Amino acid sequence: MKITVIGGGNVGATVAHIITQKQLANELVIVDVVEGMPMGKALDMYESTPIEGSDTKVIGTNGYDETAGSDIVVITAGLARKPGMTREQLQETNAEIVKSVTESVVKKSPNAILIVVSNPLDVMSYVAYKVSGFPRERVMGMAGILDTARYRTFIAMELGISVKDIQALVLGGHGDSMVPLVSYTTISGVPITQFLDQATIERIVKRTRDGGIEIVNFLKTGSAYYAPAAAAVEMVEAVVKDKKRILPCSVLLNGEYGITGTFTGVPIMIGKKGVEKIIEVKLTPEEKAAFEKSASEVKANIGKLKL
Ligand code: TXD
Repeated sequence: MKITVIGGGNVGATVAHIITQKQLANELVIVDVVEGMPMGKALDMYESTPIEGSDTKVIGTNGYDETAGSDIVVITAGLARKPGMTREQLQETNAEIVKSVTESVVKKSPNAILIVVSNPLDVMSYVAYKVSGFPRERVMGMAGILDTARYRTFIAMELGISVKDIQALVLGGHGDSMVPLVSYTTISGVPITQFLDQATIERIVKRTRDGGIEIVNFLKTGSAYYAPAAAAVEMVEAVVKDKKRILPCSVLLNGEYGITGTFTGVPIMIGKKGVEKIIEVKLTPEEKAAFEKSASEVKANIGKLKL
């Protein structure tokens, strides 16, 4: 198993570190445009492996020769949001970056599975899909796992219980219009409405929607990366181990949920072939309307791309 991480910044380096610790790859390549940085981080990470007991060989580079024949490529290259900046404002700059990165990746790794992390997530996943020419099964975006993890964390904080016992699903685009599905939120199988009143649930849903900006406002010089990296690695691991996990990810819809031609977050089954199934869940009328609104916003932003 050979895995490449494009972008050795906060998310990329953390993804690489977790992959190394979990030994999900025999060979792991970190690519970044900053001279020396990916080499330094990769060597440092490689030097941690004798202590961690991992056999993952970590290589850093400013080019693509070393990435040849990768099975999975995680794309984190791009700018992170700064305070006051919307995900949409990032679109133009990051589209150029993701386009050029994808072109270079596919030349060296034509059979790879692409996992996109760069923002605005759903639109960048579309860019990678379009530019790569890969089938939709091999291009997916990471967002729903992170948004769901934030939602679960906030519920756990509210109730003072373990995050492990909270089952939830956040659908839709990765943005202010994401749709946490309250109707499918349970605590060890028991509906959330038996634990929390409507006003509290609404407050948690709002905090989930604003989860990214909450961290940006604390950090000031960057955006979240520990939870985003953990989420991306959960997808990597599902592919590497052919786990058939059911996880919310951004994929190209082709008529599912009545939507065509746009990436948006839905539950999918992930295994060694990438997106192995798209799961259509029943939504309440309100959830359906919110989901469709979210998907149409992504579609409108895709329409603004100059590819
Ligand atoms: O839920 C999600 N999908 C997200 C998305 C959660 C967290 C972060 N999210 C987005 O991922 C964020 O808005 C950014 O668009 C990316 C990467 O975030 P990160 O926090 O890692 O940003 P950094 O630390 O600025 O790192 C970006 C790196 C940096 O080292 C640049 O030099 C590099 O990307 N970069 C490139 N690498 C390779 N090739 C090119 N062209 C390139 N351009 C920039």
